[in-house]
Amino acid sequence: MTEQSRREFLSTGTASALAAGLAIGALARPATAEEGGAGHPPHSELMRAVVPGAVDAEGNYVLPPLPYEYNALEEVIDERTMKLHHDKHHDAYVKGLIKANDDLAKARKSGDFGNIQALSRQVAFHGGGHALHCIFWASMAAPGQGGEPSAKLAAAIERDFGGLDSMLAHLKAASKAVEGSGWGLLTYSIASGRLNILQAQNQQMLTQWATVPLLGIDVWEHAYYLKYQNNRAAYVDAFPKIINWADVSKRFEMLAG
Ligand code: MN3
Repeated sequence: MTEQSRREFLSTGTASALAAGLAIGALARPATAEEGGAGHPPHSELMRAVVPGAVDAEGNYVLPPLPYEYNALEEVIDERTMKLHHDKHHDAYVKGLIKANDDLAKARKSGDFGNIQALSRQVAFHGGGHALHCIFWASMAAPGQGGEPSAKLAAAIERDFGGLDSMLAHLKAASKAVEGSGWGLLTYSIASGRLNILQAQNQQMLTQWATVPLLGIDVWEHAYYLKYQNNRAAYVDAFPKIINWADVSKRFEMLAG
């Protein structure tokens, strides 16, 4: 990130959205004048790189198209799983996020905050799900086409994990061990400049604040069950074949400079 774009980034409120970690999507929606907001956030290069396709040019949440065919990852993830996962599951998170924000706007207008606990949970869950799936699609590529980590990312992985193999062993172990539905995540901390590996339960729990996901392995059963049934470990072990390192490196370099 250049110094100018960093200043723009810090001045737009996007930084505070990122500071909310996995729930970035929940904060990217522009507040309308009626809601007391100052207008739409910029549809910046940073936003497009960090959470690709989460909003359209007007700042509305949208389901981004897959950047490849449904069968492009066939060796690791089958076509039917990709179609259901993208067209149905991710779409439901987008719709849920829009609805949760609309319901919150209604609550503010009426002054009735009786459902605030449920709505706060909904906006975190669906916002987390939307952001993580936008990153998930972008961070995969057909086997053999994902390249390697950039020199800067490779150096950071070496520094923080002792090497790529060590990082991947850690990420795979974390992904396999998620309790119930969730994610194994390689993240970048804006607070420390370090890479970390975290688990997420569901779409939003167990994060650190000021943390941005660079790469996630979705270990909800909907991500692998048709091909692997209950063998999550086989899916996770195959996953590194489809990591799009060019995309992950771009995300890292936008954040880390
Ligand atoms: Mn999923």
